[in-house]
Amino acid sequence: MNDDTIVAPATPPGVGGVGIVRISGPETLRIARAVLGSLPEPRTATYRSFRNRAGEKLDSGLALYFPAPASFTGEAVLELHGHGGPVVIALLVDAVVELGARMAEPGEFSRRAFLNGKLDLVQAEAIADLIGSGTAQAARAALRSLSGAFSKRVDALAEQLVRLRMHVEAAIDFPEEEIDFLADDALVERLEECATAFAVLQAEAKQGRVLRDGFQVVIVGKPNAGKSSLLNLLSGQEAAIVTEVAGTTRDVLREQIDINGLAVELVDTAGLRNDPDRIEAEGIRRAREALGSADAVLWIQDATDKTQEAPTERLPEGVPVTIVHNKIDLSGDAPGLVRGEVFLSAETGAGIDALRQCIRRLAGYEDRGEGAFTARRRHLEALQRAATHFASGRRALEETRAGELLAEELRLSQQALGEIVGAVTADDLLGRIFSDFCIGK
Ligand SMILES: Nc1nc2c(ncn2[C@@H]2O[C@H](COP(=O)(O)OP(=O)(O)OP(=O)(O)O)[C@@H](O)[C@H]2O)c(=O)[nH]1
Ligand SMILES: [Mg+2]
Repeated sequence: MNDDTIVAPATPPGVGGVGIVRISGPETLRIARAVLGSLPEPRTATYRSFRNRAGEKLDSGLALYFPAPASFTGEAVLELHGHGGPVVIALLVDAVVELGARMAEPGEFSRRAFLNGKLDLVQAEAIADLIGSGTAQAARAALRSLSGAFSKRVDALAEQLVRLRMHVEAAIDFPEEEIDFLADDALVERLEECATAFAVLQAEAKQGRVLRDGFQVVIVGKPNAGKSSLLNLLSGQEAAIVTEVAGTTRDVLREQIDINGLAVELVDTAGLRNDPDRIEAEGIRRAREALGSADAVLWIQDATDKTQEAPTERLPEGVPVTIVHNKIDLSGDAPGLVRGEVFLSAETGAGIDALRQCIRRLAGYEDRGEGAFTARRRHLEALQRAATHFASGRRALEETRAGELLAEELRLSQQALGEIVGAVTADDLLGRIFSDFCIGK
């Protein structure tokens, strides 16, 4: 339990019909009595005047009091719903600070909710994701994470690991029977089930990450291949300058598009070539930098230039690269997908649907509707670590019948899973996560 009391506006800065100030902590009751004259009935909207320590009236509105522990943070919470003007709200916050509260840090309300066991870490993060969601699908998925859909899956997998560990550790404790135990069909079966569960959850979490962060597609290629034309076509507007001059684009240009619910950030870059002028050279440097954060790369080439070959550029490893042949209206090629390469015309739009489908497939995105939840990069990394430990434990058993190694890897795997929901967390991790939140959350 925290012994200090925090306060912050819960509504965004600016002008609005209603502005809410939220207070949480042990001093809440005393502050409520001072501001409102007396403690209002719990969980009942009560119309009151809001006064500062000197008894001056600052505003009037609804007060809502939530006694501990039945509140968002698990502490005593008071909400003051006043008029939504920045000055009124600031006066109210100042008055509460004068009465002994301190300004909350970003995410501190959610952090307290986590520390008091009201939410696990995935759920706390889902609040921020819900607020920040860019598409309706992302919002629905964040809501499912908030209600525990993702956490339950992680917990279920951790539970499977625990049962495995019990089996293996029992075997180690009875060395005379160890060999039999470890060769047990039931154990082999359980390992198999766990491996499948890891693969399924990793695939879903990966999608959940795409839902939350969107999918970044970087367009690269030689000058004049039609990169900017393609960006304009996909985004449905003349966002980038297109000319017949090679080296038109010198900056990195970003456009948000929505491909059937998949939020995609398209990045247009300067054409890559060897003898650029100074400005273009900087553009090329930025293009290479943009490649560093790409989820997928489109390599555009001019279909009329049959001398052009596959990408000569060093492309990031582990990122899928799709070759797109543009200007088929001139070359006469048929539109569509051939052996993983797309043929289209950014001029006429022929073949563009094949590219859209291709991007959706690269993102591993299907509209899961009810099943989807949001996930973050942090979750994917922890899941990956857990899966790696599990896999090496399994290998140790299969190759050398090393029960002890398996038990240790299972423990490490379970620990990595625990990091996702916050069962085991270092303080600096919490600091990093919650400092990303905005004030008042
Ligand atoms: N006929 C035809 N012309 C195209 C097509 N796509 C682009 N062009 C033309 O090709 C020229 C170059 O197009 P851009 O989109 O500027 O090419 P870019 O790859 O962005 O070029 P840089 O920014 O200079 O690297 C322009 O004159 C476009 O009108 C196409 O599909 N068919
Ligand atoms: Mg361009």
